[in-house]
Amino acid sequence: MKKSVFSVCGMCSVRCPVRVEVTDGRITWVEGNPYVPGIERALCAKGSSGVALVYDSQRPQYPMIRTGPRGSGQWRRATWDEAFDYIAESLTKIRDQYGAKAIALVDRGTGPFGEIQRAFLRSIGSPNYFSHDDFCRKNVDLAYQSLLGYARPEIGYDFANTKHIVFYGRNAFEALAVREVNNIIKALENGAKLTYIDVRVTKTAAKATKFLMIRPATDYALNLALIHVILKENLFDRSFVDRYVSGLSDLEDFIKPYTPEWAEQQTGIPSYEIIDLARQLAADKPRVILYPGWFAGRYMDYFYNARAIVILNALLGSIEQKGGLLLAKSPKEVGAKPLNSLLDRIPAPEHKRLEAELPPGFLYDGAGHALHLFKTIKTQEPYPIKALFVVRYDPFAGLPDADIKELIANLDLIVDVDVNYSLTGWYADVILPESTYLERDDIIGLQRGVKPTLIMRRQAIPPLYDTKPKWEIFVKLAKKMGAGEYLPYETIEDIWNYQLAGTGIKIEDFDKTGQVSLCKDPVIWNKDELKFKTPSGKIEILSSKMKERDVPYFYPFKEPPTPKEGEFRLVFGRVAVHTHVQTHNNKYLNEIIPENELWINDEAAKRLGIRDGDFVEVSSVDYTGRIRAKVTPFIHPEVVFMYRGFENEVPVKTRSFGKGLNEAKFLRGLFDKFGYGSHTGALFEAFVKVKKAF
Ligand SMILES: Nc1nc2c(c(=O)[nH]1)N[C@H]1C(S)=C(S)[C@@H](COP(=O)(O)OP(=O)(O)OC[C@H]3O[C@@H](n4cnc5c(=O)[nH]c(N)nc54)[C@H](O)[C@@H]3O)O[C@H]1N2
Ligand SMILES: Nc1nc2c(c(=O)[nH]1)N[C@H]1C(S)=C(S)[C@@H](COP(=O)(O)OP(=O)(O)OC[C@H]3O[C@@H](n4cnc5c(=O)[nH]c(N)nc54)[C@H](O)[C@@H]3O)O[C@H]1N2
Ligand code: SF4
Ligand SMILES: [Mo]
Repeated sequence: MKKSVFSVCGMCSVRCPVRVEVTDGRITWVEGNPYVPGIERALCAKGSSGVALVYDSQRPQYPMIRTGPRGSGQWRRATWDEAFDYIAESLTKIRDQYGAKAIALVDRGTGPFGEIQRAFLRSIGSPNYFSHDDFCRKNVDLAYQSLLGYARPEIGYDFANTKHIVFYGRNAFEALAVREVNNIIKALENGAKLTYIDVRVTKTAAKATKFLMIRPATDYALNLALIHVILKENLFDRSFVDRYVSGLSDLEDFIKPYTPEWAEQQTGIPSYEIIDLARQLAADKPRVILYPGWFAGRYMDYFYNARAIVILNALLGSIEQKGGLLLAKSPKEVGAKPLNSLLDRIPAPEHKRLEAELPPGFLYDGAGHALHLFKTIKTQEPYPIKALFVVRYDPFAGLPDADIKELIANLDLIVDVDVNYSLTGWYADVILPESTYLERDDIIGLQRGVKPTLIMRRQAIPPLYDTKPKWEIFVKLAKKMGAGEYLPYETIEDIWNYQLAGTGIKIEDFDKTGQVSLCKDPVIWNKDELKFKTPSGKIEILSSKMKERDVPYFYPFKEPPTPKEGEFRLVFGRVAVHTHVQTHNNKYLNEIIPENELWINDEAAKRLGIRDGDFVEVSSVDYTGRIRAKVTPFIHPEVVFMYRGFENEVPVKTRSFGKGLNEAKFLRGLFDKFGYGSHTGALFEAFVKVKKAF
């Protein structure tokens, strides 16, 4: 018997809508949801390999409780009830001794399905929720919040209708989101320009109309010079700026010394290219998109860099503009009633998040700074954190200074909720295996945008092993903790019905296409009537939010250090067929790319006697690894590059165990580097030595 199920892909955090075919109880086909514009059956390689995750026996199949030392791989099988009792007993002890705030939860993100774990944490009284965003999009988030009052997920990019896209290391054709790539291709086919700026020639560079090789860590200098030219030559959208932007004269004063000639010295990009780009953008305005980055937790000044890029968009009038940046509309703003939040039933925690106890000078929001969380675990300051829940996130595989032993010594309890054996799980006390995305239902999520849409992940097949969906894990744990009244659900339908109550939408409404849009057509506001979500309603260059937290409005560019001979700045990034650290053991994807290599500039390699394909030794202050060199002219001589997330350290994942190198091993020292003004992780601020291996 054949059935078709509409659901949501779970192979990365983009969450493309999918249609799944099940024949006689087995998944036989997965494709992009044919009803969704921009998707139309398309999936990426990872999405198509989801089936290999489901049918992989090298994943946790039942709850496990540690029996040997942490990380030893000694476990016993437990029933769910036993595992829940074990956790509840330990949490209660910690709460009694240190208070609920000593319990923290860190997860992959504040995405549409994450409310359930936050509801659990709140139900037991802790304020200390953290997302991974600190190492990802947080600079962009805070930049948008400081200027527009909107967060990053509330900003959409109308690629399909744009005239000019500027990407700074936004390698959209490899670090991909299916709908976005399709729309970018559409724009290019329609004659749009794509200016791509990177320290190496990526697949996106190959598709760009203009590629500019930049000296690492100098994007901010380039953007300051672009602002300089646009202001000096009066290239900005005066009516938009007059109406909506405050603080322009302070910006004009600050920007004076940052001429294109100065920027050429910093970036290596000729000044005429910078001037030309500014003029082209002015000619193409307002249908331009200067994309402030996705993974923007890279360099120390990237919060200010992201602000400079948002300011450029504002100067060019591309905000709430067809072919530019589009503001997400809330359900209320499109005349719909929002979903009921699971959090609304639960009183706010008595204490504040741990960042509130630290001296000001940096911004933070409700998703917190994971860097501060891990620092607090290490130092137990400003107060002890004794229990850590980790959900759909593998910090131990990616953290800078991943001296796991040092960190975990201070934790009385580590619980990992994952579909795979993550490194974090391997060092945890309890592994709670979640059913894979094709085996489970999730809470209903809101996909924000100009046409806000409700999305539903639905079970295609029942779980193959003794695993549970996340909603059930957290509802049951809340009950064990005596907080059942706050999460009073028995089935997923109970949750869906609660979420949908009063919206006029029913569960069956998702049957037809898997989604329910809250309005018929995209809503784009009249540009004469915009109101930003800042206290003044304007785009605030002199941000009220920054003033409140004692964060300077402007940051002068500081020239990055030049590496010594034989040393390089280590940069890394995504490859199209893998997701971060989680897919390298996937049977299909592992076959395509089983390990990474080290990109190194040909001239630099020559000086070190390294030829293409040679093994090289890469060393940081405390770690040395071996990897094959890819010698190429298509990378800046100051950096070496590798694809992220290889060198899996969990022996039961046999296909990927020990293959390639994990860039995180080389990030010693970054634990103490907090991005200026934002306190985000700055992952590209580490240097390595490279030499030929014998
Ligand atoms: N060293 C280093 N650190 C980085 C980065 C880097 O490039 N290098 N990049 C940063 C960025 S931008 C990001 S986004 C993060 C990403 O880093 P992570 O979030 O750690 O990476 P992922 O591989 O996406 O997945 C994390 C875990 O989620 C699990 N998982 C997958 N699907 C499910 C599911 O359905 N349920 C549950 N419960 N678990 C699931 C996976 O098995 C994996 O163990 O890392 C950041 N940190
Ligand atoms: N296939 C795949 N796609 C993904 C993901 C995945 O894991 N796999 N993850 C998703 C996530 S969570 C994220 S955050 C995004 C990340 O999306 P991107 O940020 O587009 O992806 P990265 O591969 O991290 O790109 C980093 C790029 O920055 C370049 N770079 C390094 N230093 C500099 C510099 O100083 N200036 C400039 N201009 N460029 C520099 C690097 O060479 C590299 O090409 O990808 C998303 N899409
Ligand atoms: S980009 Fe690929 S892996 Fe990510 S959600 Fe879409 S199809 Fe799945
Ligand atoms: Mo990310």
